[in-house]
Amino acid sequence: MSRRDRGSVWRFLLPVGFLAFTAATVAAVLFKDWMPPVASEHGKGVDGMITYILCAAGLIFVAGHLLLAKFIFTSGADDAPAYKPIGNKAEMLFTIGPTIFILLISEIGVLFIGNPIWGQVFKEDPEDFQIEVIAKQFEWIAHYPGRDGKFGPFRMEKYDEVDNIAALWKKDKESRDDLVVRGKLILPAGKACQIRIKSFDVLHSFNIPAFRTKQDAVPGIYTKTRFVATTPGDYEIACAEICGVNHYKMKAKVQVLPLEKYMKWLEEEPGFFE
Ligand SMILES: [Cu+2]
Repeated sequence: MSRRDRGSVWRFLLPVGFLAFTAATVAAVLFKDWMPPVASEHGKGVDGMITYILCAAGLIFVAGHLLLAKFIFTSGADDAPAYKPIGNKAEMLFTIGPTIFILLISEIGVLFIGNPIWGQVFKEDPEDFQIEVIAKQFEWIAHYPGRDGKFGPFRMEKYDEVDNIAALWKKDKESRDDLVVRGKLILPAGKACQIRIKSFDVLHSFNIPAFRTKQDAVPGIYTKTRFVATTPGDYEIACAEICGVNHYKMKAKVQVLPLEKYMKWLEEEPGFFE
């Protein structure tokens, strides 16, 4: 086989291989559900956003490569026309056109899919239940305000690995009825929860895959997120920010209870200093 013949075999094989790989990728996305079932109200919107981004980026990717394949085939042919500059006007058009096209695609995603989800996740509603989540190497601690509805303040010097994991301050009257649960976040179904997140050491990220919730825990400040859990059951919190050698095992359970059961648990559970 001459060098020239080998060249034309590759010219054929490369695009075919590429198209086969693309087809396999598209099939993998279409025919398998890669995400855990959604268990929060805003979760479906997040999935919609992921689908939109995958489709938009995928279509642009495939279209761009088909165009590239066309150029490879036509410009490599023996009877291909000689190179001819396209002129300033056409160059402007081919620069501004795709820029506007990409801007439109991203803005449509932001305005029509992203903004409504943002509104759900960062809505401020005094009716929502307030829960605090504490991240520390390598565990999650849930802190509930108790019957007074107020979180007791924390003093880092009060921290004790066994007896006072949330570093609550006994002298403060708001702390007394607070609930502290280690390694488990108990939630009501069908009721919006505002989650206030803090970290006792390094950066972590509060991630409940089934809720499509992910929010950084940043030392020194409070971050927040909000969700409505839809389905009673057990889920998982994972840490989504590499935070040290045991990052991979920084997990906790999420237990979503029917509202009455949750209210009963809140009522009956003794406060941290009671
Ligand atoms: Cu972590």
